[in-house]
Amino acid sequence: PEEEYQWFYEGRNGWWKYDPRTSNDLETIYKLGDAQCELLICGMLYVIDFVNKCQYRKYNPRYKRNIKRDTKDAPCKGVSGVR
Ligand code: V3L
Repeated sequence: PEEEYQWFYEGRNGWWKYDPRTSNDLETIYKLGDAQCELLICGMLYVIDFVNKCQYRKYNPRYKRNIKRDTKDAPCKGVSGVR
């Protein structure tokens, strides 16, 4: 069934939705209780840290983005960089 929750990552002045496949993967892994996971996003390997609620590139962790789990209707800038 379609997930009730949506995962978001932070942009400059608001939140972006993760693409549907990634958001559903995150929801599945989150429910397993894992502290973090690694996912390929746009050909780049990212660490998603559920404990510290952030994501960063595995091989270039300088830039951390906040992430959140929220309802699908939460305000956002768009989906995966597309307004
Ligand atoms: N899903 C899709 N693209 C991503 C993701 C993700 N989870 N994480 C990073 N990127 P970094 P404003 C974002 C993109 O963190 O104007 C938005 O989607 C990221 O795209 O250094 O600041 C917008 O397209 C960025 O282009 O790894 O709100 C864009 O930023 C690139 O990967 C501008 O958004 C490097 O991010």
